[in-house]
Amino acid sequence: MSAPLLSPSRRLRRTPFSSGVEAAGVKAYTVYNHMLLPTVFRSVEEDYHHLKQAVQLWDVACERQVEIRGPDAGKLMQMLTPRDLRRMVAGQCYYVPIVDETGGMLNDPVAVKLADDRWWISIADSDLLYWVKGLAFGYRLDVLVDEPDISPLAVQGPRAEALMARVFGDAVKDIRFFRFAHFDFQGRDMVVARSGYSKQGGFEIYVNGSDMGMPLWNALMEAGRDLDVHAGCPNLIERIESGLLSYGNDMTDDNTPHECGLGRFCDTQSAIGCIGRDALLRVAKEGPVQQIRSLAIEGDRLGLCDRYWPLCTPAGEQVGRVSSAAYAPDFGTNVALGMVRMTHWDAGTALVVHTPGGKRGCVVQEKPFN
Ligand code: THG
Repeated sequence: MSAPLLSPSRRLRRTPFSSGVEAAGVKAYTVYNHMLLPTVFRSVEEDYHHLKQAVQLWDVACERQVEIRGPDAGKLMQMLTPRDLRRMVAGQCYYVPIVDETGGMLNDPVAVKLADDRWWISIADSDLLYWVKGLAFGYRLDVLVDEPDISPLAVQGPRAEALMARVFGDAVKDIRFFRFAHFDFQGRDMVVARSGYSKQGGFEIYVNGSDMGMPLWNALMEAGRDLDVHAGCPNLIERIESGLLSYGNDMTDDNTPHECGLGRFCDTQSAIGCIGRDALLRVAKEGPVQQIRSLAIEGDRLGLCDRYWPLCTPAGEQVGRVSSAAYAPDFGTNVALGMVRMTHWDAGTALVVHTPGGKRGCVVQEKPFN
């Protein structure tokens, strides 16, 4: 029952924190933006309980930055997203759907506005750099687009603020949700934001320079010993409970932001300049005919969902598909995310999931579990 290994090579990039991750006993990785992303330390369930009780350091260097700088930076940013960026000021982060000319999702990153003429797009798992570079060149925009040596390190969990204050000072406590400020670490300027891919609270440090990776990792580990700090990673169970979407798993370029439930991050009418605006205005008129829903799946612990599981009516008609699933100890059920057709997406609708191990009953939820 031993799974095949991933063969390392230069194409599969290590991170500035990889030696710390390995010393902490990482048990499994996935590949994200051609880079290692840890997925398991003690076990997914132990990591889950610890994340909700203590504080973890996450090597999320794979959330690469697409940097845009120059006089046309703001213009290019608005071309990428249907979210209205006009009121966004330097010091803010926005979760932004990125869409192509058909309104299809290309990525769902966090946009970081460093200055009017300097932005980072902290990307999910797709090669967004080429789309951004292509637009910049094709539209003759006055910008430079590249991937700088910036590697996010997330500090997540209820004790994250206590740990961060020990290393960066009490001023980190003043950072509001999805805002950032600049902090010095050993003479290097770092952007520190209150954000992260969990609902347990915490921060993300945009580590400036690969050489600073292990010094910062070690400083946080030492400062947090009595807080029970441990290496962790985006947790499958917690993120499904929380309804946090995973690009490539729960949605692809075949989906509009509205199908993904990201309509609240779209202001398509006022997002003048957005490449996908006309397409989205067209589909927005009728509304989506399928949408992502949280689901509870009955029965004992399910295996990993590494392909779509058909979602059917009790009569056997397919009305959707499950894209992520895990057993959630805190809710005593399997939790899942899936795309469901409009005719069956109402909360309380009972469906049947066809898993590789057999059929399971499931119920559409009103909202995420967390
Ligand atoms: N942090 C940073 N970069 C990232 C991620 C991150 N890049 C990849 C991936 N994660 C992008 N996807 C998400 C998905 C959800 C959120 C952030 C990035 C998120 N969503 C909250 C929510 O939906 O409730 C809050 C959004 C809001 O209110 O604005 O945090 O995690 N740097």
